[in-house]
Amino acid sequence: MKRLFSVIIITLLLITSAAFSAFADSYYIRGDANGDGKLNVLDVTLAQRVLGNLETEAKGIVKRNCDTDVNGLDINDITRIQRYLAEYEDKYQIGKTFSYDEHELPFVPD
Ligand SMILES: [Ca+2]
Ligand SMILES: [Ca+2]
Repeated sequence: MKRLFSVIIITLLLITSAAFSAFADSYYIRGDANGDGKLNVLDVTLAQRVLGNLETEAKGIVKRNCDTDVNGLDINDITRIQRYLAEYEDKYQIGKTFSYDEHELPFVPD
């Protein structure tokens, strides 16, 4: 009985991780620097470290997910993410989910 339960749990974990992986391959949350599906201060810290060349990123996730106005990652993007986390008004759709195809479109805030 324990073995069956373990097999069921492992199967569910594999299905869940595969589904999240498929999601992460197609979609991203604007501002989610580490790509964990959550937006918080850890993302700001990581983006700052990458921008300051204190950390390198192999997959380009930080520069892709944190570029709020699709013109390359700069300090303005990080400031906007910080302001979003502090619940200031946001015109850059930070925290929203986008497909990678949408990211390629020009983004013009209101
Ligand atoms: Ca995150
Ligand atoms: Ca930018």
